[in-house]
Amino acid sequence: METSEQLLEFESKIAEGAKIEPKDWMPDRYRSQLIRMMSQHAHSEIVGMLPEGNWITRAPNLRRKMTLLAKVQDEAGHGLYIYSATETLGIERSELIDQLLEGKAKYSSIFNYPTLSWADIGVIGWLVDGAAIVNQTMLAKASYGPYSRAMIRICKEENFHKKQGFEIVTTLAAGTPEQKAMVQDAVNRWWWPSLMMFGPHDAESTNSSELMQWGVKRKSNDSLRQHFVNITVPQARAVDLTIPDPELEYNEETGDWKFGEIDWNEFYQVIKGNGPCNRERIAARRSAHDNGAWVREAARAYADKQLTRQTTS
Ligand code: FAQ
Repeated sequence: METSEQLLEFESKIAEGAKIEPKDWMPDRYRSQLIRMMSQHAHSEIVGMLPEGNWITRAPNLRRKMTLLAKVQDEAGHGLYIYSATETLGIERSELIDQLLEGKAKYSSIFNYPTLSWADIGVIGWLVDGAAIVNQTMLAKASYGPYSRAMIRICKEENFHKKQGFEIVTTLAAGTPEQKAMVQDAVNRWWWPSLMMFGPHDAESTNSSELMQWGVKRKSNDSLRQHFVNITVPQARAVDLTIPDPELEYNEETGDWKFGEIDWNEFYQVIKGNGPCNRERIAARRSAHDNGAWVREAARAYADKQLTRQTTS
């Protein structure tokens, strides 16, 4: 039962900017909102390994292959930190994973698009990790301690990811006409889905007001999206790539790049499960889960044995 005193104490902690820790009292709705958002985030990191993993065997040289392997492994690590942080809210990781495998949990729309060329790997690092950094730098100040601390570490690693992506983009953009065309094509395909990562417009965002009131989100979907556009347009210009938006226009007064309307129909189709790769992604995760059953069994048997040893000694 929530008492008004507990609620007042919780709200005053949030107002002071103090962190809420796992054993602190929190409203049920704060807990359930965090479980929803953090588990979606953890699933995104795990599913997010698939589009790039597709290119590990086809990286153009050993240096690129090693870097990509390390990046994809980092994303697995991010998923694990965030699942652990979500478990501090009193839910088992296995339950969260079941929700993903049963198609009941969301994960970021961006990972339902295919990686058609090597240039996609550069553009994902630049745009997708770039968008994730904008969002997660804000979440590093989230009111829930375990989530905010996970974000601080993740952002450091994502910065490397963005740099390796932009380095690939820069190399291809300065390469042969075919390489330049390949990277432009990748930008054309990934630009709009990257903007969708920030979620619906503020007026349509059902969770934002509650999350902002509780200091989980510190900025709105639209303001983060605008910040991402503002920092990315000059980067595209620096390497002579075109952003596929005829409405893109600099506003001298506000200092913002005005951009065209996102295809929200496409966004909602993708988050409903009807994107280009949704079915393939879930099938890949189910198969990985089934193939890993023996590892989970072995780990459980080992843990049980350790426990028996401790209790009998
Ligand atoms: N995709 O009310 P809002 C990464 C859903 S990590 C799918 O505005 P909220 C690293 C939303 O869940 C990328 N669903 O929601 C990497 C809600 O549905 P629900 C992931 C979306 O929570 C790089 C409904 O729409 N990052 O990229 C999306 O206030 C490279 C209404 O929306 C995070 O998860 C979407 N794009 O704001 C990894 C960061 N947008 O649950 C590998 C943490 C919205 O009510 C390779 N999450 N929806 O049924 C967040 O910051 C927020 O949850 C938002 C959505 C901003 C994603």
